[in-house]
Order: sequence, then structure tokens, then C-alpha cells
Amino acid sequence: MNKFNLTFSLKLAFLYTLAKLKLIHAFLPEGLRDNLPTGWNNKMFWTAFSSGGRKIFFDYYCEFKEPKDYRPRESVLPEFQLSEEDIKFFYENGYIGPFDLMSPDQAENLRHDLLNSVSNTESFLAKNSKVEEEKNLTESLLPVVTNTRHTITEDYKKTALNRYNTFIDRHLDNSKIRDLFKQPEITERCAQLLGPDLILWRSAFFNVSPHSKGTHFHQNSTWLYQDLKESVVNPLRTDELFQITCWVALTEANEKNGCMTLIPGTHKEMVPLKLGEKSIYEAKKYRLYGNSFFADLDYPIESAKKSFIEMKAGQLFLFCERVLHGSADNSTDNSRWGISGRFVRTDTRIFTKEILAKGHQEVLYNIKNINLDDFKVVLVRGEDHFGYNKILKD
Ligand SMILES: O=C(O)CCC(=O)C(=O)O
Ligand SMILES: [Fe+2]
Repeated sequence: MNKFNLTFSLKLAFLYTLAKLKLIHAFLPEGLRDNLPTGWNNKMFWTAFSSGGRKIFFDYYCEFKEPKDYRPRESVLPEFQLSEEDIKFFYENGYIGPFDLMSPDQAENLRHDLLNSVSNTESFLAKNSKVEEEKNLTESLLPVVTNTRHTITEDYKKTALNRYNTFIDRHLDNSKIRDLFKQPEITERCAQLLGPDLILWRSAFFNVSPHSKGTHFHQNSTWLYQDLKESVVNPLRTDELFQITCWVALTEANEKNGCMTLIPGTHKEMVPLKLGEKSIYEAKKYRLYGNSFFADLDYPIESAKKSFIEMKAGQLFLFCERVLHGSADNSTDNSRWGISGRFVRTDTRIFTKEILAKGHQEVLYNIKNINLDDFKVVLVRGEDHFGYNKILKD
């Protein structure tokens, strides 16, 4: 771990104070204004400040308040019903499942079909953004997409970027992915946890290649780390359950080939990263400082009790992204594939007005200027009484 950095703390205190003084932002030089930790809360500031830059949150810090009761928030058909016990289990552990969605054969066909189709068509992101400096797609970004910590060659970088463009948010241009996530096996269960009116805002394919390391352990909350300045997911409250991820197994997933692995109960609070010298990313920016893919979490991952979510192809499980999760290593000769969809209520704003107007960036991938004029969410259940998000019409 690096040393306590007094200069860091003093600078951060200055910048955090300025960040809170919104009225004077218009009068600040742009360079300074752009580097203010405006997306941070007091806990994030205090953790970074009091550790002299050695501990920093990767995503927006929030805690999880227990609900008043564990009654389902929507009544659904009996076959999809969760009991109060089930809901209590979800709140205690941060996940529930697996449940059946389709047969292994159907999952296998779907995987072929989807991978073929997303590999041969252009994604929303690829159409609407440009990579500013490919040479700056540094080594710190690549393990995210590739699940490896190999030496990075030029070829490898391109592959990583292609993979990113191929596998993220393809529900925006692929109706089969939308249909997949509109199925009642998913929406009816999410509704009992979140409420009746739901949108899908993100989807992503995840692959653990043969004989490679599994996905590193991580937590997510509001995706503040993407844009650095503003959260992507903006719920009315962050101290309650505001989002659920549905992970669908497109191949069988077990301990040998890289099934999802999580540490039950860790969704109750976000954990900071312990920064080492190497992990410092975007060091000039005090808004967010770490890269969870190289820094260790301030949590005893190795010795923690883990749940291995073994699934048949075609099953799904639901989890709160704030639970510490990753996947087992794949020691087999075949890839393990899954696709996840992220669901929130219609009262949640995806992207702030400012990001929508100015464009988005994926800092970890160095993808800048993502134009969001055509960005939409998918209403998968109920009605939208808020109008915060543009809805994709099928
Ligand atoms: O499939 C994996 O290995 C990781 C998935 C994941 O991190 C997610 O769905 O949030
Ligand atoms: Fe994740």
C-alpha cells in the first residue's frame, strides 16, 4: 500500500469544499471545475481524506436499509410467487435463485443466435461514440473486458475494444435480447422485490474463456465510476434496494468453468479499494481515483465464505449488484457464457440531464463522447408515470 499522502488530503479537502459550493462553479476555470468531486458524498470524502488517499471508493458509497417488512411489492401469478422467506433471504444474502427460464437446448440455440448476431452488427455504442486515443487504452482497462491479466499487445487492445462494442447494451439494437428480459420468470420476480413498474437500462454478455481467471470480485452501485462526475443510475433513494441484476446462464455454469461467485450479505455497504502505487488511475482527477480491477478491495475476499451459483444453461438468478461478486476460474476447455440485465423502477433516472446533454464517457475504457440522443430504456413491466427516461418502442 502507498504512503499517507498529506498533499492529497489537503487538495481533496479544498476540491470537495469547492464541489459543494455549486453557486460559484460557473466562475471557476474549466480545468478546475471539471476536476471537482461533485459526485461524491461525505463518506467517500472522509474515507479518502482520512486515509491520505490510500482508501477510495470505486463507485458511489451507499448503505442498505432493511425494508419495513418482507412482503412482495406486487402480486403475481402463483408460479412466479416469492414467499416472505424468499424475500428475507434476498435481503439477508443479496441474491436469490437459480430459477428455470428455458431448457438447456434453447439456451444453447439462443447463445449461438445472439453471439452470431451481435458479432456481425454494429452496436449502439459503436455507432454513437468515438474512442479518443486508442493508445491510451491502458493496461488497466483491459482485464475488465478480457478477464485476464496478460501482457497487452496492440492486437489485444483492439480485441478488447471490439469486445466492448460487441457485448454491451446490445438490447438497444437486438429485439431478442429485449424479449429475453421481458419474460415473466424475470419481470414478475423483480416486481416483487422492486415494485410493479420496471425498466431495463443495461445488458452485458459475460464470458470466462477456457483456462482463464474468473471475473474479479467487485461491487456496483450507481455506476458513478463510468462518467466520474455523475452517476448513471439515479434512484430517488440510494439507501434501499433500487436495482436488480438478472444473470442468465447461456452455458452451464459450475465451479470448474467459472460460475458466478459471491459473498452473501456484503451488499449492505460499499467497500473501499486499497490503493497501491500501481492502481492509481486518473491520478489528476480527485473525483474518483481507483481502478478496482487492479486495486484490492478493503475486504478479506480470500478467507470469506463464498456462495458458488451453479446453474444449468437456461437458468437465471437475481442479485443486488452491491453484493461482492465475481466468478470462479475456468479450468475447462470451453467458454462459460452469461448475459445480465439491470432493472430499476421507472422512478429512476438513467443518466443525469447533464450527461444526456453533454454526452457520456466510459472512463475505464477511455471511450469518450458517447452521444446519448438516441439512448432509451426498455419498459419491461407496468407503466411509466414519471417520464424521466425515453422509452424504446418496439
Ligand atoms: O459473469 C460474470 O463473470 C460476471 C458478471 C457480473 O459481474 C455482473 O453481471 O454484474
Ligand atoms: Fe458485476
